[in-house]
Amino acid sequence: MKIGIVCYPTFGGSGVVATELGKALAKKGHAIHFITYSQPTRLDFLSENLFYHEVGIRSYPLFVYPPYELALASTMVNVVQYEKLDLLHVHYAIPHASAAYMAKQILKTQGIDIPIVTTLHGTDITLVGKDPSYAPVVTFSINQSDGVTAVSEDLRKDTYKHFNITKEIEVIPNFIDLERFKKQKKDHFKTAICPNGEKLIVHTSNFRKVKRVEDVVRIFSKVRKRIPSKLLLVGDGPDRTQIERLCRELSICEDVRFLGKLDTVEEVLSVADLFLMPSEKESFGLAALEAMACEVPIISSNAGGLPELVQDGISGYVSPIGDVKQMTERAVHILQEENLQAFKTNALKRALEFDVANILPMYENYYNRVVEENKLQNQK
Ligand code: GMT
Repeated sequence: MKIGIVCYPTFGGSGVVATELGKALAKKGHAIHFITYSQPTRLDFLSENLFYHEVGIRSYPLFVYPPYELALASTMVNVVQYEKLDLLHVHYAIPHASAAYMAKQILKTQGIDIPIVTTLHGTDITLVGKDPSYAPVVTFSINQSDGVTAVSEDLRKDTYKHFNITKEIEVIPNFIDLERFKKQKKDHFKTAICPNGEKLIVHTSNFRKVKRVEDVVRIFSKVRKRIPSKLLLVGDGPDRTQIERLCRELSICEDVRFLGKLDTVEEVLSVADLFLMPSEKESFGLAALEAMACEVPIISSNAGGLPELVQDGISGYVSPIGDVKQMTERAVHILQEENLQAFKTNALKRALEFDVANILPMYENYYNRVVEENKLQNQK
């Protein structure tokens, strides 16, 4: 199949899923055309089946806000026409689904009916999407897509709850490349960070409010009083300065390191003992899955799709959002020597279920279904 993939090319979860999906599809022989405003961060390998089309945004003094959505729709029209694509798969509804709708309508006037699949990732529904400034367009463009997928059952339910959706939404979870995300031998790294055999706790995120990084720091400051440990914070974002300040206030700076954005997060995860994800909202929790694949148990909140990923009491624990006290108790429990190995083994076991090899066929079957249905529709 010839597939166009539209996504945010940055470090965010939706862009990572879209890029990894494209790479896996290309390996299976599909021709994948990425349509984005810059080269996707994880598009780091060469393949005869991978193509990249940059969305060029022409500015003009009149434009306070250059109309990205129009430039994107125009690029989609061109790529579908000239590359003879079979399907467009857009990740993150805003503004990709509405730009795809516009492209589809333009192509129709040229006798081309391109099926559109929209994948909902999370904040495009739970945070930004339901804001009145976007909601009517988001509702319309989801209903106009030929296929819609959500990354968890919870996100599917939330979408029906917040929008007037007439379309059937298919749940296809996030997945993991186990070739890349696996425990590597990085003992020298562990010794450098934990010279006295301390336990290593990790959090990775975009440091936005929804991630509740403050809870991470508060949990850690209580855990370290009971179990000698260190905290690594990976990623960057608007809350970082405030988090650094909190570490100073709690006098825990000597045990906390900020690593910023990392390309090789799997190296850090390989030496971690526990991963914290106390998010306010989290449709799936890809970062937690990456940690589990590296044999790291999870302490998470019960936000969104997290209870669908983390088995409470088995591969980690799930606590109410903001319950720092319970999360601390459970973190201490996991980190105890007699419990740790079982949680690590179970975390990996759970991650194996989300192997890309298991999830990729779900997308391929779904594409085939959407293309067939579209053909039938056109024959009527
Ligand atoms: O919150 C992020 O990390 C970024 C965000 C995105 O859309 O780029 O991630 C969302 O999509 C990921 C991939 O499907 C999910 O694993 C994350 O749970 C989801 N984030 C939220 O719902 C907050």
